[in-house]
Amino acid sequence: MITETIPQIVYEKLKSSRTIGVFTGAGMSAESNIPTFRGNEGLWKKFKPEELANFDAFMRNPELVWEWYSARKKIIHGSKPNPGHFALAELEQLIDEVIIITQNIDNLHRRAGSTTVYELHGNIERNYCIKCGEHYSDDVILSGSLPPICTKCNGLVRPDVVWFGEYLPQDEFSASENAARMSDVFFSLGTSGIVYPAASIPHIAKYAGAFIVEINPETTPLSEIADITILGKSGIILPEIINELKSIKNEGT
Ligand code: BV8
Ligand code: ZN
Repeated sequence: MITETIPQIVYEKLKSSRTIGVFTGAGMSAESNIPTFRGNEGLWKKFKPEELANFDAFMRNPELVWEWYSARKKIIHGSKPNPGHFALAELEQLIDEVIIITQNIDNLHRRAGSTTVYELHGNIERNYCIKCGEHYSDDVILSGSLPPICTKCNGLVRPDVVWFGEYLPQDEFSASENAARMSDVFFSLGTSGIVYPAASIPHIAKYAGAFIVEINPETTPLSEIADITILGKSGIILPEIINELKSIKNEGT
């Protein structure tokens, strides 16, 4: 069902849920003024993420790739969680287990207070040397020249994110698959659902019998498996759902 309002069944399902899985993409952070990948805000209009977020592009032109990442790091450092992130953190007071599975690398779920967060595509605030693995924090990286060179072995330093053609962190991915299998209700928020294998997570939840709720201003390939697709912004819809759930739980109905 595709709707612009929040159907009653969403509350019925949430009320009786023990475990909620939440799969998020760049749309979750759009209201934190972090541009999405494929939307028309087109911070990436000049180049396609697939062309820059890959190891070969990095080795061919580390300056260009670092120009893109340092611009994004600055946007992310200047951003803050939006009401959608805070609503998900608040959900932990109402439901036994809330597990966030994010494709985002902006750390906003943790900064909003969510305590169980699996980052499938890494975290832009972390960096490491491709030769010796030495870790470097952003304040070191952003205060020096680009591309950053390892002070221990002179290797190239890269952002600790998963590039196209690279494997996802195995522990995070299998923990996410398990979370999807255990979910009573599974949210898909602000994602175009086209990047694999991350986008297989909502399918695993569906196959295991979860009630799938999608929130996105437009339909996506995941709308096909969603029980409910709510056409709207996550920063608006999520607080509405959490506030209504809070009053239902308070009334004890
Ligand atoms: C891999 C980190 C194995 C870097 C990113 C099938 C199986 C396996 C792999 C593949 C496959 N088919 C193709 C592949 C290859 C590839 C892939 O999926 N390509 C796509 C483009 C087809 N996958 C890979 O390469 C993955 N690795 O497969 O390893 C392997 C290993 C070796 C050899 C072969 C295989 C690695 C993929 C990870 C890439 N890294 N990010 C960085 O960020 O710089 S992906 C990037 O896309 C981000 O993580 C982003 O989150 C992710 C997905 O995009 P979305 O989050 O969905 O964002 P998008 O802009 O697309 O959509 C935003 C949505 O929000 C929209 O729907 C919009 O309507 C909505 N929205 C807007 N505003 C709001 C909103 N919603 C709610 N509220 C709002 N306010
Ligand atoms: Zn090194």
